[in-house]
Amino acid sequence: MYAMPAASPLHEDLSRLASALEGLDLRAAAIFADELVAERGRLARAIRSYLIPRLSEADRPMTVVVTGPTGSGKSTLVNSLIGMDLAETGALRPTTRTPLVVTTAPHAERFQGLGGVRCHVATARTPILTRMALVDTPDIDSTSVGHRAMAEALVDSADVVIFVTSALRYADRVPWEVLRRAADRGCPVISVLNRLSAASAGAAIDYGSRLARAGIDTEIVRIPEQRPGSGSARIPAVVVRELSRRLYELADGVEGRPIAMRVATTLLGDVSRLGEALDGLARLVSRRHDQIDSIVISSAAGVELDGIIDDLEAPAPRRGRLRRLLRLRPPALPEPLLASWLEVVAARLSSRVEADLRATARRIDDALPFLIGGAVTEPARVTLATAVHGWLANVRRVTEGMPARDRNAATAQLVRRALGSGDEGRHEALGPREAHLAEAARADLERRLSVAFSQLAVIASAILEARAPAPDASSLDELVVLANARLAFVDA
Ligand SMILES: Nc1nc2c(ncn2[C@@H]2O[C@H](COP(=O)(O)OP(=O)(O)O)[C@@H](O)[C@H]2O)c(=O)[nH]1
Ligand SMILES: [Mg+2]
Repeated sequence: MYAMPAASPLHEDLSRLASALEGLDLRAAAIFADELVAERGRLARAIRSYLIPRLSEADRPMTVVVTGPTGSGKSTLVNSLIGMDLAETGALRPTTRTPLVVTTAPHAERFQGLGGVRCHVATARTPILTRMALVDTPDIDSTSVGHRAMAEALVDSADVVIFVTSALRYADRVPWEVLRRAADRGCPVISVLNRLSAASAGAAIDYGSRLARAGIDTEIVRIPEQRPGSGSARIPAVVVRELSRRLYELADGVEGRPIAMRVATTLLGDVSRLGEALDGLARLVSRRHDQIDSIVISSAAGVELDGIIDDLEAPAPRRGRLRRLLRLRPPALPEPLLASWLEVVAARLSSRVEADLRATARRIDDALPFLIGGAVTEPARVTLATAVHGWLANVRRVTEGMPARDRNAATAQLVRRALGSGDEGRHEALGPREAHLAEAARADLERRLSVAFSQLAVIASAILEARAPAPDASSLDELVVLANARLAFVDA
């Protein structure tokens, strides 16, 4: 068999791939699809703590991880396979708090941190240990979430998984999920249906069909219930003979490498799928940006300006008795009168549009899983004030060319007309010829308000971008293609 040199190109490709995975900016995933963050972690870890050592350490013994629900007999089986009472067994659960690796002395060190988990390593010199290391794991259905994570990390580092269960526990959810994860990795999984009695034939059949239905590729080894031994934490060797024969077969045929190749292929496929999911996520983030834009555009278009000053008459100077009697034109509108009236107009305009801005901010919040709206209303109010005052200043500029006597009154009338409160029949300063000026002023106001609204979109998009930047998975693809090509070459 070809032994892989320590720093083979495949090794380097995989290391680059792991770095690319670790370097992904997954803030968007953390918000919109957190399972992708977990998947990234699983894949990066599988590459670093399983594939790379597996492919580069030619003498590494096959690693057999024994897992399954509490009390299914894992520790008893491990002891029985090695022929020594090393793993702690007991009816009191959970008995195995720290994973136990059983191997030969030369390999003790490399198993101390298997899968990033601190393990207790026991060494012995029994025949089976010259071919493989056995790992007894914490019970995965105990109340501790940590145990499950530990079991998963160990399963991710296995060449072979033995999933031990019993007629009573085979349908338990959490262990089942761990079994599924093991099978999905592409490594051989042996299901041991342990402690079977004559009464559990139905359970055995049901277990088999459940596995088939779930598409879990595993071979089932049945082990009958043994009489309680006299103080020993083992069952007779003859009972585990089939299991041990299968393990030797796997170790013989493979020395771990073809298994690693299969796991590598599965894993690269998973990385590709993660890349596709991240592309989908990038599209989702860009749809969210579009959604913010369209909310803001439709809100800006929906602002109702007409009628907001219907009840506010244009300011007029006192005409005086004599002027009325002589039917003289009213005097010029004094500047302070116009200015204070315009302030009222500005206040009404702002409060109407502000209500719409707040409603828009709420719609943005509804469209996103985190609150952006609150953060945009304050800056939007400032932009809105600028828009309103800028507009009024512009209306004043428009009337600058008129005779000084009429100017202020014309300004007031222009404002009223622009806001849909015409003074038909009453206006003197602004003749019907100037109607187009009112239209232009109205258009100017609408333009300024839509700028204020689009400012809302700009700020909201910037916040979305900062909290959930679209992930870029393009580098993953290239690296997967490279690693796949290298894998095919090594396998040939
Ligand atoms: N009677 C009987 N008891 C068993 C058998 N296998 C395991 N046990 C007992 O069941 C309890 C739990 O077994 P253990 O190996 O610690 O299970 P683990 O939690 O999966 O490691 C211990 O008391 C074992 O002695 C068996 O085949 N027959
Ligand atoms: Mg145990």
